[in-house]
Amino acid sequence: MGSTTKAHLPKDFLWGFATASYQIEGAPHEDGRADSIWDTFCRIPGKIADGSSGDVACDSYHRYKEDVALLKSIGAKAYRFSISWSRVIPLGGRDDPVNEKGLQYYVDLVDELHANGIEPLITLFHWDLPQTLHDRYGGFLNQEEYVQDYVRFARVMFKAMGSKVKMWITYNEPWCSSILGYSIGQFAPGHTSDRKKSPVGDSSIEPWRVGHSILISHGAAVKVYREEFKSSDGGEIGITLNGDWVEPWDANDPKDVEACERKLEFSISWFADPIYKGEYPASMRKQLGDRLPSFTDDERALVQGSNDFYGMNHYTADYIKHLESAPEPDNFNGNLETSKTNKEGHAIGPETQSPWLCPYAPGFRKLLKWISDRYDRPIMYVTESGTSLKGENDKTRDEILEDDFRVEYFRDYVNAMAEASTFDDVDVRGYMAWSLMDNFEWAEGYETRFGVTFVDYEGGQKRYPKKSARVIGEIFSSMCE
Ligand code: GBH
Repeated sequence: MGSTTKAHLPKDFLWGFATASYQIEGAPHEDGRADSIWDTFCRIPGKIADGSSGDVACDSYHRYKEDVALLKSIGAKAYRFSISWSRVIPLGGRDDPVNEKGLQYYVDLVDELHANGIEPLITLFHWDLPQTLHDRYGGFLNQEEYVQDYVRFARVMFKAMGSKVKMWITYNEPWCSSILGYSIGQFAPGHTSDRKKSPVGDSSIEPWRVGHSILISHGAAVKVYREEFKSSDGGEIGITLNGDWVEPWDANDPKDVEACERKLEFSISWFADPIYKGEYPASMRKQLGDRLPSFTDDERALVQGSNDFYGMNHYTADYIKHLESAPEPDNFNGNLETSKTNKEGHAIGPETQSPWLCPYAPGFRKLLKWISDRYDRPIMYVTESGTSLKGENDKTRDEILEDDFRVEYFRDYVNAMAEASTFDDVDVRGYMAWSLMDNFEWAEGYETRFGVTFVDYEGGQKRYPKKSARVIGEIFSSMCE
């Protein structure tokens, strides 16, 4: 008689929630915090859908104890949050003063988490670069200056947290900082070649330089952690990369199949190949030539082997159609079109409030395996995954709290991950749902909600757990054995 194994996750699987500083904290000028590029970007008319900003957001600067109590009530084992660099070092630079009050906020948050038995995961950088560094020398575009400033910031944080923090993430989604910030111009600082959107920027060159600076600074910070802190503090450090799964638009067209691989390389391997293999993917070099920087020997030594774990953010999938024409200079995805429907007109998944997000859980399993296979089975943590709901913000509070669509998303995605873990030899050890609560959804403002908790922005930021907040714990307890 054959036995059947049920998809499951390890008993000590780490699950919890993720947030980011600018999306939840508010208090932009309290206790010495200075502007980040997102504070200034939000002030430019037309950049944020509802004209809002993170000025108040979830008010987590004042309500972090409530946030931790909420996490505890849901049963979360871990909480991933990010540091506002300009709260800790308002002027950002390596010779600028540390703002003790700003730093203390994060120490208090970590202490509060520990007091409640919740593991802190710290993201050093989730897009909110100190404005001064942008003004002083062009931020990421000045690799020489930037790397030194980032390393100093990282060292200040490692030192302040000592052995209290066992998991460090250097960057959240460098693809977004590079492409959305310096090619499309949809995110701060809004650089693009499109002069209708921005007076500055060169989409054919800047995103690739930005990506390179980020990689080098990641490697340099990891070196500092390993040399100065790891032996005493015993933590792990890595980077978080975003990536969507891909299916060919026409499954019978080998060029669409090939384009799928190219799309994964241009979005994921752009950063992961240098970290695991020491070089940018050949497909990128072929299309971009010298516009893609090269690694010096010293740089390669910093970057290669710099991940203790692979941080994976994953939400959705696309159909991919190759393009016959030569790539445009501004092309950033491998010369192809993405679509939510295939040749037969079949949609990859249901619509949500986010045009880019149509849930397709089987793609999660496939992408976990693709990454695991390409990079020799790294330890993986899913550092974000979640969904918005079409029209959620137009409903009454009572209706919003019954978020069955989100419940099903987590059920399907966690199950897909368990299948990858059980059947595909993927070493995945954690899952942080995006997000603990509704928050400032970048260029979408507050119109799009991603939380398992409803935040009443008109009612003093009061929090109301949705159905998904209750169910997610049941999903994990049934899966972890
Ligand atoms: C995450 O990125 C972010 O880390 C998090 O801060 C954010 O709140 C969350 O997503 C939800 O959006 O508009 O067509 O150019 C997820 C990966 C990659 C998703 C870029 C949106 C923009 C596509 N993101 N993508 S488009």
